[in-house]
Amino acid sequence: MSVRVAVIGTGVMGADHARILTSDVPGAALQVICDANGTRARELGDQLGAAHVLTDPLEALSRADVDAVLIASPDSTHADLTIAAMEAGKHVLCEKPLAPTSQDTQRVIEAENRLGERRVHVGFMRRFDPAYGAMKSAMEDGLVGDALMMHNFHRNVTAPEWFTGEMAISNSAPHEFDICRFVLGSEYVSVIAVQMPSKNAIAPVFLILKTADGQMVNIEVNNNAAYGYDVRCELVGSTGSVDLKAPVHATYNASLKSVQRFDADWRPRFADAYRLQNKAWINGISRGATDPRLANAWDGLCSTLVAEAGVVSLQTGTWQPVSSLDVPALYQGAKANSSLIVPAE
Ligand code: ISE
Repeated sequence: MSVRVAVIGTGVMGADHARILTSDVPGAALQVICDANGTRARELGDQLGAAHVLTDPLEALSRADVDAVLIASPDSTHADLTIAAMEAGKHVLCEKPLAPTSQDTQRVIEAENRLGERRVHVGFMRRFDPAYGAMKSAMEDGLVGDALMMHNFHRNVTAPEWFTGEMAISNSAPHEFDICRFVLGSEYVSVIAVQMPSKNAIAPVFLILKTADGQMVNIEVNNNAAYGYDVRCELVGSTGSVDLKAPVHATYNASLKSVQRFDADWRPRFADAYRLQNKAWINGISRGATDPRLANAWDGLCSTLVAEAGVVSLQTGTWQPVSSLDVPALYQGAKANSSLIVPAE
């Protein structure tokens, strides 16, 4: 039996997820495509052969012929739609962020705790990127000794005019917050953020974070890097280091040069990660066994708490503590351990 999915939102990510589900995830059926923009929903629905096309998300997520809901609508709608889907008995994969504020994320966590069962996952797809996976395994296998630092670069080609330094922290850096916490297996205790002085609202932002285990993480977020989508990371341990490698499919040799190309955005760079994540989500639902790499609602809250502290730091220019909360029983034992991973393919 296929897992029947309603995809809510047909923007860049919703359309991408819907395509992945129809072309790369054999156990999934695209039951509903939903978007407030009916024309856009219809076009995508027809292209992908969705069983139904709707404009009302509440109708989509409450249908009896829907088992799971993939939420890729605007960020401000994530929490309410996730709660409604959960309360309608569905499984949820919500694009990051689970909610724009920790207060709203807590509402999702409370609703999931009332249910007493983990039903919600968050689209922190980098956990499924083979390169980050290799980095995590190297650390767990003791290849680099004790983990000391992680250096990160997060560069986008360009960002809209209205993108701000605060958004670099609340919208882009959460990927690093989550993946470094996942690789190191440690919580953050404090953060400082500085934006380069510039007339440009989207000048690069630098963040430094300390973890409870005494490790340091630094992140350059440069949303306006112009030359290509470029994500880099180095894990430095006491006896060695691991460098992240982006997949390279070809080098181009001409005019006395050998060059590699950059992607224009994150979708090609993380294509494997999105595919493996969505497969793991669907397989987990059909087999009743969750892949421990999937980020849950608590992971979503942890990254939002760091982002909020980072934004305050940017505004005040001071180190900010990152709130540490008691992990509810529902999420205990949820720490991902790559040795437990059942391959998703
Ligand atoms: C965007 O929302 C993403 O999730 C991308 O992965 C990230 O690179 C980009 O900076 C964000 O704006």
